Amino acid sequence: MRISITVAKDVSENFPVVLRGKDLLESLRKAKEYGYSSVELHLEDIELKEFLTLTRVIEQEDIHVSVLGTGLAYVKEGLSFSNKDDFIRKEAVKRVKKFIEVASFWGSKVIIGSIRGRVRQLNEKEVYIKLIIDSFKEVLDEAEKNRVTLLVEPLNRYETNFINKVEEGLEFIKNLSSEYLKLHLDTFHMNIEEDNIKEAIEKAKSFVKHFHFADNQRKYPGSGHINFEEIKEAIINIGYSEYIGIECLPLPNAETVAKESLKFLRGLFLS
Ligand code: LER
Ligand code: MN
Repeated sequence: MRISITVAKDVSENFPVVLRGKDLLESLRKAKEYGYSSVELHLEDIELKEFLTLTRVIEQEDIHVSVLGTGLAYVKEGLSFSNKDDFIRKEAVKRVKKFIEVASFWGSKVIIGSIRGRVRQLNEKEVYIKLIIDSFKEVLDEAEKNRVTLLVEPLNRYETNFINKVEEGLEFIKNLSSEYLKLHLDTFHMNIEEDNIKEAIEKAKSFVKHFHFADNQRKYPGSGHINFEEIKEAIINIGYSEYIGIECLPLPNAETVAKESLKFLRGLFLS
């Protein structure tokens, strides 16, 4: 089982990222110091200069970037696939395409979480869903050209009303039918949305290509009351061998989260 840790810069208190100082390079080095050779980067945007600097440090420190998160472009700038404003929607597509290009250099996958947007008015559900699907088709085209996997992450109902449950995510990716569109499951969201987490994971089978682990209070796995033993069984049953990303709040502090999460996951999967 491969494990990675979330890194971002300048995020709000309740954004679930562990390493979050002002200096990304410092966070990458901290990840290494705490025992991680892989990180998940959650970026609002990326410019050439930053890409080149990050590439140099990633190579020097022998770090792999498992996935790129795109949610900050939505949280900080309001970019989304469902925005009725053509300019904003096209900017969202453009931003994701840029991340796909970066991901192709780093061998990463790209998460499509909150940036996919939501249905703003229920009486216009079809309109919003068409905007989302059309945007997905555009970014998928880029993903296929670059051989980069896009990950649809079901999010709980308090964050979106479009794809909350694992089965909704499955139906969505099956309809778009691309070998570069897969599912990404997050234990925090599943704990809110699923009747039975183990069964939900087992139904998603080999479509799952990434996991986020956090406990029910969005603190580090093992610190709350989610049944990770059951989740482990499901993960083994579906033959999952991709990354588990530690995506949680840095409580009580990032170092404790990083170290306790590693200890917990090693104990879980070695027992
Ligand atoms: C948001 O709740 C989440 O789970 C993140 O993966 C989004 O970037
Ligand atoms: Mn997540």
